[in-house]
Amino acid sequence: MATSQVTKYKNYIGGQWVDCESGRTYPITSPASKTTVLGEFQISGPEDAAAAVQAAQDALQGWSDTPAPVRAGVLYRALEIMRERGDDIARTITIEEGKPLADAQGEVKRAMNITEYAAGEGRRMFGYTTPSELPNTFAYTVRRPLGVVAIITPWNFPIAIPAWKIAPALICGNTLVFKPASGTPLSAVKLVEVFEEAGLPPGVLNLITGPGSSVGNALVENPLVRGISFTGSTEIGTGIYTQGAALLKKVQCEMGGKNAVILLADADLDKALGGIVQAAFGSTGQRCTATSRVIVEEAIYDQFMEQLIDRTSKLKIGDGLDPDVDVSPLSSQSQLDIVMGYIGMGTEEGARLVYGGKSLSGGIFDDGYYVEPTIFTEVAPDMRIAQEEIFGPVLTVFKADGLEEAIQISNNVKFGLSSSVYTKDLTKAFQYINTVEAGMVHVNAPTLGGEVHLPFGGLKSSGVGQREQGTEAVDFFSEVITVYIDHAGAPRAQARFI
Ligand code: UN1
Repeated sequence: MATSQVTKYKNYIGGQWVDCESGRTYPITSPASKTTVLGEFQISGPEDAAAAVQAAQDALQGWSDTPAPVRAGVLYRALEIMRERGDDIARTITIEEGKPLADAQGEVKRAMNITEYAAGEGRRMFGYTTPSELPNTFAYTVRRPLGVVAIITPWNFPIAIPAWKIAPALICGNTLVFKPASGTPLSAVKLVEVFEEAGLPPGVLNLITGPGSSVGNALVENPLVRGISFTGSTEIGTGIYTQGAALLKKVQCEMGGKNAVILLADADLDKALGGIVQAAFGSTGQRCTATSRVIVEEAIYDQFMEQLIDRTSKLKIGDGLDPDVDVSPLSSQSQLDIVMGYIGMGTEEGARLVYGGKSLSGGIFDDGYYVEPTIFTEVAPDMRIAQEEIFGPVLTVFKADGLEEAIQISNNVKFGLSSSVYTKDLTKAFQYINTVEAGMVHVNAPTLGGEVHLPFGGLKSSGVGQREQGTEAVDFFSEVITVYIDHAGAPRAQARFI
C-alpha cells in the first residue's frame, strides 16, 4: 500500500485541524478488508489533551453566554447537514466499524434524533419556581453548564454514542473535548466536521484521537475538566469513575451488559425468535444491549431450540456493505481473539456447543474478522460464558421451570443493563417488570436500543452516574443553581430561614 495515497487526519483544537505534538500517527484498517488502510490518525498524548482542554476553557464563556435557543440553532443546522450526508456517514461507519449498512443507517438516524431532541431542549431547559417561606421573596432554580466536559466513547456506535453525549452537552452550554475510541477515529472526524460546518464557534468542540491510555488520565485529572461522560467497558469505566469521584467531578459511565431474555411458555414464539435472533447476532453481538442469554420455560424448550437453530442457520454472513448480509465481521483482530477465547472457554467449562463456534476463512472471509453465530446450551450459571460480557455473536441458553426461577437466573450476574420477557400474561409481565434487575425493561420486544427522549442506562456494574438521553441528559450536563431574591422595599425584621 502506497502510504502517499493515505489521508492523514488531524486533531481539531480551538477550531483548527492540527497535528499532535509528537507528530506520530497510526493507521486504521477496515474489519472487512484488513489490508485497506482508511487513514492515518494522530497519536495524541497528555500535551494534546491539555491543549484541547485549554481551548475548551477559552471558549466556555462565549458559548455559555450564548442563549440556549441560539445554541439550538447550531444543532438544527448540524441536523440538516447529517440529513444531507447521512449516506456517506453510514458508509463510513460500515467500512470502519464493520456493521451492516442498514444498522449504520439506523445509527445515523439516532444521531439525528438526539440532535433534534437536544436542540428542542434549548427552548425548555426548565428550572422551577416555588413559594418562599419568607414574605417578599422570590425563589427559583436555573441551570448552568458544568464547564469543560470530556466525552470518551467506544467503537461500536462511533456516531450515535458521541452524538447522544455531544448534543445534550452542547445545548446545556458546555464546551467539550471528544476522545473517540482509537479504532473508529474516522467516524469521529466526520461527526466533528458536521458541527464545524454547522457554525459551532472555535474551541466549543475539540477532538483528539489516539489510545485512551495516553490521554484518558490527562483528561480526567485536568482540573479544568468538570464533567466526564464515558461509554465503554466496566473495567475502564470503574477506573474513570473512581478517579473522577476522588477529584469531585461529575461522572457518568455506561458500561457492559449480559442481557437476558425470558421466554415463557405462553409467548408468541415466532415473535420471540425474531427478537432473540436479531438481538443476539445482529451487529455481530457487539452492542451493550445485545441479547447474550435466553432463559426458556421448560415446556417449550425443545421446540424453541429447534427453531432457534433453524433461523440462525439462515443468517447470511459477509461484508456489511452487502445489503443481504445479516452478520458482518467483528470489528478487529483483538475482538476476534476475545470472542474465540470465550467460545473455547465455554466448551472447556462443559457447556454444549450446539451451533457455530468457528472463525471463518476462505474467500472474502480471509479479508476480515469473521466468526459464526454461536449457541451454547447446558450452561451452568457460574460459568464464565454465563457471567461475563463477550461482546460477540454468542448466545447462551438456560432452562427454567417457571418465571420465578427465570428471574433468579436473569438477576444472577453483576450486570443490569437491558432485559426482556416474552409472555401474554399481564400478571407475569408486571411481576417481571417489578423484580428484574435492569435499567431498561422490554416486554415482548428485543433487549436492543432505546428512544432518544427516554433515559438510557443500567444498574449494578452496567452503569453509574446519571442516565444518558431523555431529560436526564440535561440533568447530567448542567448544574442546578438555587436563587433567593428579597424584593421587599425595606429591611425585614427577622430575615431568617426557619
Ligand atoms: C443500542 O443498543 O442500540 O455501547 C445502543 C453500547 C450502548 C449503546 C447501545 N451504550 O452498545
